[in-house]
Amino acid sequence: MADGNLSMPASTPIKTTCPYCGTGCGVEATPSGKLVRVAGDPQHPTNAGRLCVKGSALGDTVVPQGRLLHPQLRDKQSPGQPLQRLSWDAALDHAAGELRRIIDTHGPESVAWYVSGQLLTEDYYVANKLVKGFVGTANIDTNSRLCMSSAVAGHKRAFGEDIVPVAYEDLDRCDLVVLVGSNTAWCHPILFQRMLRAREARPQMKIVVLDPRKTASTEMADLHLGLRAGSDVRLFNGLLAHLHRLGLTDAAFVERSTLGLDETLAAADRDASLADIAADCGLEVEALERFYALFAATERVITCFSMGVNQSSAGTDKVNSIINCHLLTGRIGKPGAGPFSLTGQPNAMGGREVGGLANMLASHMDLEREEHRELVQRFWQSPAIASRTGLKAVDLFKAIESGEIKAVWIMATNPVVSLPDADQVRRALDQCELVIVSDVMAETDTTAYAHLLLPAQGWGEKDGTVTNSERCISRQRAFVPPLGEARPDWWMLSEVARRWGHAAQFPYRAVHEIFDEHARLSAFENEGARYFDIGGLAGLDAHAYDALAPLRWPVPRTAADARHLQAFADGRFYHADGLARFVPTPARAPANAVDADYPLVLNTGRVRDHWHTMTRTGLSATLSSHIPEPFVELNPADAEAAGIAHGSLARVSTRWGSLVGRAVVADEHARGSLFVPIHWNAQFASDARVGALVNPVVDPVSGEPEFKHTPAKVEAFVPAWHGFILSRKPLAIRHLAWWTRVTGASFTRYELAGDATSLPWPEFGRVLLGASADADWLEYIDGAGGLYRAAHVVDGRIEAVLFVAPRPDLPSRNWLASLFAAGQLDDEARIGLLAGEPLAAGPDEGATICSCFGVGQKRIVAAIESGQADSVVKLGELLKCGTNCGSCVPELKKILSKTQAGAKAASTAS
Ligand SMILES: Nc1nc2c(c(=O)[nH]1)N[C@H]1C(S)=C(S)[C@@H](COP(=O)(O)OP(=O)(O)OC[C@H]3O[C@@H](n4cnc5c(=O)[nH]c(N)nc54)[C@H](O)[C@@H]3O)O[C@H]1N2
Ligand SMILES: Nc1nc2c(c(=O)[nH]1)N[C@H]1C(S)=C(S)[C@@H](COP(=O)(O)OP(=O)(O)OC[C@H]3O[C@@H](n4cnc5c(=O)[nH]c(N)nc54)[C@H](O)[C@@H]3O)O[C@H]1N2
Ligand code: SF4
Ligand SMILES: [Mo]
Repeated sequence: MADGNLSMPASTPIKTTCPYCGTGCGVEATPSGKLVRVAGDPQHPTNAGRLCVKGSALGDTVVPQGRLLHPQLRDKQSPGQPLQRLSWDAALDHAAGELRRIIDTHGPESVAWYVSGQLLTEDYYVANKLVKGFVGTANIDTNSRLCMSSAVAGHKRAFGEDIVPVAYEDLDRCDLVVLVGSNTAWCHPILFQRMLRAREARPQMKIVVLDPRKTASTEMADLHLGLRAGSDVRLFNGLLAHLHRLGLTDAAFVERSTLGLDETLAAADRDASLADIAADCGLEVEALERFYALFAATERVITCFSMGVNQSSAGTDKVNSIINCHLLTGRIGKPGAGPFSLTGQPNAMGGREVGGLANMLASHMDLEREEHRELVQRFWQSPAIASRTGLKAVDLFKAIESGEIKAVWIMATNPVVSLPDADQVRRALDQCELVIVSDVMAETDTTAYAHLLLPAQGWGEKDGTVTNSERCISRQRAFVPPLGEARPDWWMLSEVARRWGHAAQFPYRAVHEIFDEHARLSAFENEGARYFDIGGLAGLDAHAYDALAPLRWPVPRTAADARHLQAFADGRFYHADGLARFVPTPARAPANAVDADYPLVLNTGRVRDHWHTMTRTGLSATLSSHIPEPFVELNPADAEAAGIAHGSLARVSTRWGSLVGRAVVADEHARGSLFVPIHWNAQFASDARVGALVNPVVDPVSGEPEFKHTPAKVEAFVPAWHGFILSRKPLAIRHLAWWTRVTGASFTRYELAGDATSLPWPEFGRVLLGASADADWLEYIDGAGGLYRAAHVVDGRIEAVLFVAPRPDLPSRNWLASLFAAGQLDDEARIGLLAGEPLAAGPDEGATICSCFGVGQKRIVAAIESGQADSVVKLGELLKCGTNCGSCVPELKKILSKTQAGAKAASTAS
């Protein structure tokens, strides 16, 4: 097929798995012409046909725009030169040759790999094997270090092995779900909807959320504890002591299956009063009591946790403080009960199975244990085996900067955006001798630093397996041919291995062969010592592998019984003595405290419709409409103190860096804190890469960074003018003081700010919009007021519009945007152009709430105010909002209660 051109005949749906969150939903993809239709897979056990808004918009991302199509080489001596295209053969020769030269000169510890939970299990297996067994270093770490490593470390400390003991169906039978540091409604939407349905079916079930911030998840909760950032350990230590005091210890279980309760209680400050704990956690005593009482009274409780727990300098202790409470009460290994680490990336769990982290070996074996090293080396027949722990992500990039590591191969991750102190990563890559990057996209903040760029197959092209949060292995299947010369990641790694003379150990011609080897290793001399065992899946041929239906591990050769599938049901854990450990977790404050210079806590996280560094969701107009710009959310009091108005621009600074985002001033946002999304980067905004601001402190056990807590300050960013452009063609605006780029349906939207006070507007406007002197051009200038508006029309159709004003309150972009979809402008539209609205302006939609049906906030408010809708269900009947994927239901509920409260207040006042 032609380069950069995607086209396939209409065909039957191919079953595959969503490449976004760790929920792991089944997808049916149907290529048809240049489009791909996606729908939920009704047969997939995870989602039974449902998809959230990101999953529903997957078709928008299977496009040629921006793809890396060929191997390319950058000349290190002349960095300004364009990249040179080269053949795969030459590219692999270069990679193998240069890595070999560096290893021969400086030893195996001088090279490193930095990989990702978005690799498929087969890619991940090969990467780990090549590095640990054939290079002989453990300098391979993964972005899971930034994500799941505290959970992994917590599981290993408590259980002896990294085992997640809860399944999704447990959520259907539990009576209490505690969400700790998890905005499940936005980050695991289909799982969250399952919780809501379970609660609907069994109203005795309660949902409690522990999060310093109000979120879409807290919106739907029965109880929200807005605890002080970083105080989780204190809260769970208090709970442990409380449960113990009430006599809720499962004495038989604790006696038979655990060690360490006494030391753990001693370290839990067991005599602290509820009032003291509440004060330390920044909570009302009544709220804390309510939570403790609910937890105490409910046998079937599942505590789900994610980044508010893991991404902390006490992340591993947070995990163990939660597990301690489940061990004490014996609420583990039983239906409907247990601690549940929600995985972030689609294959975070698969990466753990193959031992992708720098301190793990393959198949849940330990790098530190000699017998494990010997076993794995024998199985691989490898010349070497890494014998000491490799560098963890943050240290790895420090070692690159110091020159200790001279070559790095980055796969399926964008560290220039996603690591803490991200400017340090830039410095490190800038001076690294050899940077190899395999990615699906040509231009990312990280590919900009690559010497050798390798085009990887993306979702829909690649083939393999992923494992979700509940240990369910599910196939990702190809349904379109690869674009350009894109190849699977496992293939690139194997080709390098072959060039090093290891063809016999890297003989793979297809993914099922790798999966088979992975399955065999999991069973190799296992005899029940390791819970991770998928020996029953060894020997699948291409056909059987292709037909593999989703299933949960373990899958031992001898059929597992139900008790075995429910991890720990037999009271057996995976430390050598078979016992679980209580882990003492004395509470401590986050590593860096706020002070007079940096008085606010910077918290970072996700929004509903974007995925990480936006390389894929940023291509979708649907997904870009919900939250179009990078923002800084803060409390009205903090905003007022800094002279920041809602909708204006704000600069956030820390000791590590600064950024500028749109201020979102929200009553419900806690004082003393700021929230900034992680998604925007140099491809989408001039100055919004929050990683550059985050302190590079890590948890001492897991090495996971403290992404949720950096001391910061905020101030107004006051440019000379604000503006926006909508344009059919991409424009050169990067020289302006501040900009952000938003993908529209048939246009690009730029939000702008400039610092030049007196601009030659008419000429400057034409230059900005790239319009010639004789273009069909409409213009409005109010020199004294600092207003400028222009529209460029080509053949009667709108080509571009520009609006400029001294203040940020410019007309809505919605009506103007709609003109790009329309054909010829009619008279009314032409007259309205420079006003930004039609002459007889109807109600404007406002911000998009329901991305699936494009329903805006103002229309929803109008429907509520008119009395036509008094519930989320009625809103759905009237406007369709919330009736497809349901991801916006928490926001609908919030608008409903706010609008109704407003109406009530107005009626009592009058
Ligand atoms: N839409 C969307 N979904 C995603 C992703 C995405 O990029 N976009 N990414 C996926 C990935 S890789 C991951 S890891 C998951 C992450 O999923 P989540 O962990 O749910 O997401 P975050 O927004 O990072 O953080 C969760 C919450 O932790 C809270 N928090 C901050 N500090 C504390 C604290 O001290 N204690 C407690 N209890 N809470 C705190 C934050 O306020 C935030 O609301 O999402 C996955 N799903
Ligand atoms: N401040 C702050 N920073 C954070 C977090 C936070 O909460 N706050 N969260 C952290 C967490 S939990 C995570 S998981 C990370 C995520 O951070 P990253 O992993 O850096 O983010 P992605 O945008 O998912 O990067 C994936 C890259 O791989 C490419 N890609 C996609 N598919 C493939 C493939 O099949 N093969 C190859 N070779 N490339 C592919 C994409 O184009 C993209 O460039 O961010 C971390 N950083
Ligand atoms: S919840 Fe949404 S993003 Fe996550 S796997 Fe399912 S469809 Fe994909
Ligand atoms: Mo993650």
